[in-house]
Amino acid sequence: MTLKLTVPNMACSACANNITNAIKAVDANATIEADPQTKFVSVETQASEAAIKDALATAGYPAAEK
Ligand SMILES: [Cu+2]
Repeated sequence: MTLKLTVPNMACSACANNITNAIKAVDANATIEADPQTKFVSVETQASEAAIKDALATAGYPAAEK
């Protein structure tokens, strides 16, 4: 499953790294593309969307509702 999320709090590449690590903590095999310019995060994962969003919110980077 590929999730496409917008994360408004992602401001720089360090944020992108934090987001990547937060998602990897849920699914170590996830493939993540996080772009601070567009605030766009693409996640290829076996984990549920709810689990990924929970991890992002806990890390301080809640995904925006569509
Ligand atoms: Cu940052």
